[in-house]
Order: sequence, then C-alpha cells, then structure tokens
Amino acid sequence: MKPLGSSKKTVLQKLKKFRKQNQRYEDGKILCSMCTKPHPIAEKAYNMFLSTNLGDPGLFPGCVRLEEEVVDQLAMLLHGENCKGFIVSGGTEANLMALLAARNMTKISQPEVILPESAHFSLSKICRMLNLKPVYAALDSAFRVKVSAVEKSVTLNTVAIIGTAGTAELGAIDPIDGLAEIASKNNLYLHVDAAFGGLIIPFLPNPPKFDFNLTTVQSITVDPHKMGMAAIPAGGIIFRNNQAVDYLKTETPYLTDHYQHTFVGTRTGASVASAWAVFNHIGIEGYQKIVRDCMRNTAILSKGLTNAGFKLVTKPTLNIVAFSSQNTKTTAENLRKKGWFVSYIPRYDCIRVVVMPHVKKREVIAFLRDTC
Ligand code: 0PR
Repeated sequence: MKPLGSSKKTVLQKLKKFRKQNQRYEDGKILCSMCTKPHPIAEKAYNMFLSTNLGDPGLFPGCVRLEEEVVDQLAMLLHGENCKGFIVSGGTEANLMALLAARNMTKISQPEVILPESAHFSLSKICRMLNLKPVYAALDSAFRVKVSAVEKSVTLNTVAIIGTAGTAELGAIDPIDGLAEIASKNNLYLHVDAAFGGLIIPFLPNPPKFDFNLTTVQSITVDPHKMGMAAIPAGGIIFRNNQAVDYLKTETPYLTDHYQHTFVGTRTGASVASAWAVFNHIGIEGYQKIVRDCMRNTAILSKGLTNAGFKLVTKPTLNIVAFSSQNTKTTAENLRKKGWFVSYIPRYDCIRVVVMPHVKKREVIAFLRDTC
C-alpha cells in the first residue's frame, strides 16, 4: 500500500492486467476443474448481496431465510425431511462439520474413521485436525469401496464411516446402501461425501441409492459451487436432523445470534443468494439438461479416446474420463503444451478430464484432435 492511493482508473486497469493472467472457463481449455463459470443469474445475485454476513445473522435475516431455503431445496433433492444444514466455504468445511459432529457425539477417547482409499484429500486433512485415526478400506475393480473391507475395519473405536458419491479422481459412486447396512448393524454415523456427485446423481436417469432414502445416512456434503453453477464459496452440509447439529454449537454471546454452528465465522450471504438464484431459475429441468449435456460429451470423449487406442481406467459413471497411454505422463505434458489443462493422477498413472458445463462438444472434438 502506498501513502497516497491511485485513481479508480489506474486501479481498475491494473486489476485487468492481473485478471488477464488467469485462465477462463469460457475458453474451454480447463479440463481439470470441478468448478465452472457460475450461471449468469448467480453473478447478478452475488453482486446484490455482496456486503452481507451470515456470521451475524440478526443483521441479515433475509440471508438466513435464503440459506434455509437453499438447504431445504438440497434436502428435498436428497430425499430428506426436516433436515438441518448450512452453506459453507466448500466441501472441505462441509466434511469437517460432519466429522466434528460424529466425533463429538461419542465419548471414545481414540476415535477412528473408516474411509475409502479413494476418499478426497480434505478428509485426511480433517482427520489430522480433529485427531481422528483414518482407517482406509480397499476398493473393488470398479474403484468403489469394498463393503467387506469396511466391515472388517470396524472396531470399538470407530466413530464414523464415510462413503463417496462421485470420487474426485474417477467419479466412482461407492455402494452407499452396503455401507448403510454396516452403519445400522454397528450403530455408527454414516457420512456421504457427495460434494461433486450430489448435484449430478439426482438428475441421472437411473440414480443409484446414495442419500437420505437410506435411513442410516446421517449427513451429506453437496456443493453448489461445483456442478450447482453457484459462485464460490458455496459448499453444502445437510444433516438428517437437528441431533448432530447440536454437537456443533459454539457460544457467540455478544453477536445478534448467541450460537454459531459453522467453522467459518464471518461468511458471505452472496454465494448463498447465488445458489438460490440458480436453483429457482433453472429448476430441476435445467439441471437435468446440464447433466444430460455433460454426460453426452463424456460419452463422445470416452468413445473417441477408446477408438484411438487409449485405455480408460474405468467406464465413466459421472462426467469424468480417466485414460492412459503407453506413456501417460508425456501425453499429459504434450497436452499442456497445446494449452489444455488436464490433471495427471499418479495413483492410477492416468489423465483425468472433468467434463464440466463449460466443456462443450466443440472443445471435446478439439481435445480429441490434439490427443489422438
Ligand atoms: N469432496 C470431494 C469428493 C471433492 O471432489 C472435493 C473437491 C472436496 C470434497 C473438497 O471440496 P472444496 O475444494 O470445495 O473444499 N474437489 C475438487 C478436487 O480436489 C476441487 C477442485 C475444484 C479442484 C476446482 C480444482 C479445481 O480447479 O479435485
């Protein structure tokens, strides 16, 4: 900061230069992201609520109502009734809240959590923060957690089981119904990380069971800032009911509300408004169309890669294609030189493409041309 400020024009010109250094979703080259360009109405709604703070809810009752409505709409999609939840900073905070509640609900002194080997890295972060011992369960040939491996991992110290509905690396959906049975038999907390899949799976023609329809699912992470097309930061944590939420309470004696439940204190109402705007503007039909387009482009990409001799790691369940070649790392580097942003996944020695709404058919064809 300088002693004297600069003119508005200078500042904005400088900002434009910084902005130019960024990649833009609309250029269609970002194939490594689970976020996308927010829907135009999300941007408008965000700007309308720019100066709001859900950390002091008594000042912004309109935002409290918006958050309740967004949570109710997510809960409805996930077959929940009387759910309680929050729009938080992202999937990481959502998973953190679930595990914090699960841990606090028990009095176990050396708590353990059973996770699929494919669990998102946010969960290992959280285990370190909450002093939980992560116990990893092996995957089957379709990269879904083995229910038998989870069952064998249950001990007297287990406080929760986690399943993923849409893994970050391959988009695999764990057999949540199998996990629900184990949770029920052992009276354990079951959390589903559907940060990515939660706003895709309900819009597929024959969705597998993964949500509150399964009576032992206690909480679900579902992020509007991924496939929901809302503006960042909009993660979602939905609890089956108030029971777990009570274990998240922190006293905030001098604020307009005397309790807070989220990890983040000051938090914007703008992204909540952006999610509300998209949900209410495009509706279920809008999301069905987005998912249909993404899945169609996924099929075009998979077919093109297979025809050209690449090997798919697994048949895509969601809009993620993971493939390998004789020398995958070199293929990834060459693609990067041609301007494509893809992820190289060391664990499976594969390239991952996430076919988000900004990745149109035209981009898929161009990508195939550059790859094959
Ligand atoms: N759970 C799952 C299944 C996820 O895929 C992610 C993030 C999280 C939890 C954590 O969510 P937040 O990052 O919102 O806290 N998945 C993406 C990933 O790690 C996040 C991402 C998004 C990465 C955009 C890159 C990017 O450009 O791959």
